[in-house]
Amino acid sequence: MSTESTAAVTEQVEVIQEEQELTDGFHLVIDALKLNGINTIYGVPGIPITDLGRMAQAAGMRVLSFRHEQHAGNAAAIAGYLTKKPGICLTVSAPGFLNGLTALAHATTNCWPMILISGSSEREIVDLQKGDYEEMDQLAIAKPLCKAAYRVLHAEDIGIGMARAIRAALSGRPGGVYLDLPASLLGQVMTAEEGAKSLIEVVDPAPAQVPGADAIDRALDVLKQAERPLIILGKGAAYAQADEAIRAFVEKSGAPYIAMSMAKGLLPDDHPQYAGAARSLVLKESDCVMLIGARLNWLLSHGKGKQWGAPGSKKFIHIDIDPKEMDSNQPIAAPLVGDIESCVTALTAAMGESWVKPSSGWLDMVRAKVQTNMDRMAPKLQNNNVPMDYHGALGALRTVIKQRPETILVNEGANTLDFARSIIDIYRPRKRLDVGTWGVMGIGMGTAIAAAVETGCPVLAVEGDSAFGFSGMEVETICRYNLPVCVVVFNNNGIYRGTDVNPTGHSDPAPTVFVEDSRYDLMMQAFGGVGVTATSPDDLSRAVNDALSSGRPTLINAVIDPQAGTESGRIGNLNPQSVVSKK
Ligand code: ADP
Ligand code: TZD
Ligand code: MG
Repeated sequence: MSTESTAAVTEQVEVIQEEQELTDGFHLVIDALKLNGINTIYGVPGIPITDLGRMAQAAGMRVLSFRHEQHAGNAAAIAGYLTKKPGICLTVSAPGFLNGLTALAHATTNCWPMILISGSSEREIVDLQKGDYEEMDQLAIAKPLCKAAYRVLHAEDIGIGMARAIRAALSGRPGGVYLDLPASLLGQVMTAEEGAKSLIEVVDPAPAQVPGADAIDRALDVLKQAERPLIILGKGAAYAQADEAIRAFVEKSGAPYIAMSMAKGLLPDDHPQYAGAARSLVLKESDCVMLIGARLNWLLSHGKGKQWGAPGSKKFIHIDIDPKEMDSNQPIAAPLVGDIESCVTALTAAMGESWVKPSSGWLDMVRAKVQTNMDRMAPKLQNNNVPMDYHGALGALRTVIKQRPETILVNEGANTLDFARSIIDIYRPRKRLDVGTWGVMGIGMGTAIAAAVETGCPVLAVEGDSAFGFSGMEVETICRYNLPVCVVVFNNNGIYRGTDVNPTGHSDPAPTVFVEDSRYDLMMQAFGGVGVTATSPDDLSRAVNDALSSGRPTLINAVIDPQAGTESGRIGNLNPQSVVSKK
């Protein structure tokens, strides 16, 4: 053959090869995520998604492999909260899927965007219940527990499936989405060109929702008439990342405000308008309450009861993106439906230059109460008792966070949660992550891992010993990825208190009691991290500062007086009472 004809043949072969450049379901899933700016996956490998994880890592995504799907799911949920992009949790079929489902429901309950992607068995076998490997109709099971659920059967629909999942997770009230990917989908082949064309980059997935001018005027009329206004900031406001706009509005209003636990730090807790230390007074005495991204659910006693003062004594203004939230517990005099940034920006603009701040009588009353309560608390926080009580130990951690405000605080437990919430001040937005709306134990290590991965900030996880146990094995994950996480286990030998005894005299311990004097610090040492026991607040302070300075994975076993706690922390009143007296 002449050189010319050889060249022609080579060219022809190249054209054919080019035409036949192929892609498959695995790569389309990865490309769809990356196209939408999603670069991190939290999950546990196994059939049929092991290669999906490997290929995602090879494609430059961060793939964090956990020891249990629930913690990968909790990581994805909080990643969604922190970044306003859906956090991705990737699991195997049936049991892995079910392990991830609690976190998906948790994300939905908390209004955080997350996508649980699970591999699943073949439809033909599942639908006829022929008994496939890990057979389960996952889509049907996920549906009632999340905001939306989709299944993709054909590779050419992966782009649409992912786009729908992303938009469903982020738009309106954010939430959890389930995306079902049957094993056979991942191996389906199509040309790379068609594959690329089939993907969708979602445009404006969380559109601004601008409130009507009449709703703004109505809200300002109600606020203007108030003599004793109060603002309550919730974690929806923190999620919105409208920090400057919220601050401008709160400051212009001049009203005292309190923050729900994860909204702490949206404005710094030492802000002169912050009334956290006078919570009971402001809830009771205010005549107008403005909720910004906070629901009137159980965490606020549904806006009713003694702590809210006389029935009918208040008017409510409520900002929320979900119109159905209005009037859920109390009549809302001024519903303001829209996204928080648009709402508070419009409010501030409409207040104009002449807005009159609340009377000094109200502000002085609140300031005086804040001061009295803080003065009363101060000496308790400085105690150096051994064994430590909650105030001494948390007083030490309070100082650490004050000196290191960039630290993200993760917090779960009962007493450990309730005391830390009120004792540890937070100075920056989204720096306090906790059990959320359900009060769920087990969020700790997944949350700490995602917080470190997503933000690069140091993380301090303050954990009840029971709470820690739910996700404790993930300390290996923390060590494996060498994350700057310091875990402090408040070790009081049990749930609420470590002092219960079995009334029968049988050798079984009481249901709330754990092995006495356990050495949780050794768990971290087992995987190459630092493990320390702290018996005094000074010890604790030193150990935490060392950990946060070094950035090394650390677990501090903080020995707490087993008698120090109370039943269910601050929510003991929710326990039903037996008519037969307790033994
Ligand atoms: P908290 O527990 O802190 O009181 P909740 O989870 O009860 O907070 O309430 C958060 C609320 O914020 C939800 O009702 C949710 O619909 C709302 N929300 C979330 N994001 C936005 C947003 N961008 N704009 C307006 N409301 C939002
Ligand atoms: N299971 C789940 C998933 N969530 C829960 N909230 C509970 C069980 C019940 N529960 C609480 O509400 S707090 C708590 C449990 C088991 C643990 C409290 O003990 P702790 O904290 O050691 O974590 P303190 O400091 O001892 O009170
Ligand atoms: Mg405990």
